Amino acid sequence: MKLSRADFPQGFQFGAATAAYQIEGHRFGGAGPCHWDSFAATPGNVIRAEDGALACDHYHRMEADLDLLRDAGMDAYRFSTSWARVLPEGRGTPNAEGLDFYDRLVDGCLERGLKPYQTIYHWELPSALSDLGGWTNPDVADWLADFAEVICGRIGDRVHSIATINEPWCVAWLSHFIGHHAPGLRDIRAAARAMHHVNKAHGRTMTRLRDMGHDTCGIVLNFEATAPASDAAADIRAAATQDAINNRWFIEAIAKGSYPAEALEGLEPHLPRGWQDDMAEISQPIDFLGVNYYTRNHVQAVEGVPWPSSTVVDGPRDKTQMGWEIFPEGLHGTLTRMSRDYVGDLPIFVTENGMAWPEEPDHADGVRIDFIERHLQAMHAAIADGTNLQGFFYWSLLDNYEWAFGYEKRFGLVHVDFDTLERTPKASYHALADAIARKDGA
Ligand code: IFM
Repeated sequence: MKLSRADFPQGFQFGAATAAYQIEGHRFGGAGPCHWDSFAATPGNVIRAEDGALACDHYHRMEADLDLLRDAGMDAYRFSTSWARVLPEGRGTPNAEGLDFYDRLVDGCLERGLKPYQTIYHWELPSALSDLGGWTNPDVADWLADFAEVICGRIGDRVHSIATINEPWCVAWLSHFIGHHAPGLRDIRAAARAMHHVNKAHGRTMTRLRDMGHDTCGIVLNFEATAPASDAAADIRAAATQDAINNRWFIEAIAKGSYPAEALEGLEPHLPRGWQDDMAEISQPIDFLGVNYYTRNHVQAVEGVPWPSSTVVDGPRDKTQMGWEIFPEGLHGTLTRMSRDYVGDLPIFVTENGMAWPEEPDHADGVRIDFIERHLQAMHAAIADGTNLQGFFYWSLLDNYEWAFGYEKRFGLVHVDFDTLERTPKASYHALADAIARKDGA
């Protein structure tokens, strides 16, 4: 790669990200059942009905995995803490083994000079809470805050930063309207409630973290560049509606205490009564914004179907193994949009960016190296344009459980053989390590 650490501001953090259910091995260590276990066990939801029971067995290989981060010269590690591992019933008695595991993980980071970046919730809702309606139940706000108090009460003295929730859009829209993630609902009323409750849970958890004295707290949102499929007025309008649902709903609530009109048009009739009363807590200050960015969507209007009356069609650029269009300019646009329209000079981190690509002989991985380089250039340009971008976490350290796609889509810098669980760094791991180590600029 041409770019190196020297091209980024002093103190810029380079790291990699993972999430608990995708790597740990959920069957180990006394974790309780979660809604991804039952979603995966239902035919048709996940490729080959694969689940996270074993995953990368990070639960037993955590030390070696942290060595991989250290050996790449990384500054930081972004991980998540499994709700069902810490509180197997979602509430009540904590699982001592689970708390011990995260204790060791945080200490393991610090021993290796890695700053621990915690995400409290990255999708494994305990089944006991799913039975109560999960994200459609307004009480989820207090349940999440209570979980935060337990886990941050144990490791919060040593983590460097805390994000409340990873990708609320996936928690709410992808899981309750599109039905692609657990719990697999396709219901606009459930979706509207989840869209609001996930924000409410963020706000309630922020309040709890502040009460506990934490001062590096924020949230991780996912964004997609959004373009109309044509110049037709209907496509332009459809793209604006999708942009409001995907990109504006969460950041506007957090930064401005309001929801975009284009999204309220379809969702307001289904929102919980009195939702306006929650907006003050939702819009309390955060200390940083995490931005996850992968691709661009081309939105086409569809006549004769209910709101939002649109579909996503293929874009012209090259695609990753996920079929996602590679569009680095969208990362630049997202970062500059965030600072210009929403968060000003607040620190921003790219908390996820990466791509899936099939296994290659000798893990040559040239496409991923090019992908990373082009996205680093986009970050570099956003900084030059005034964005207070303070770090980049590649998604993901390891090939792992890619949710409804099972183990087929490989996002890792490190190849995992899912028969032997052997880890092999790919060429992208070495290229990124070299860029992090080099002191010369482009
Ligand atoms: O694997 C996911 C991760 O859990 C959340 N962000 C997107 C990644 C790739 O799909």
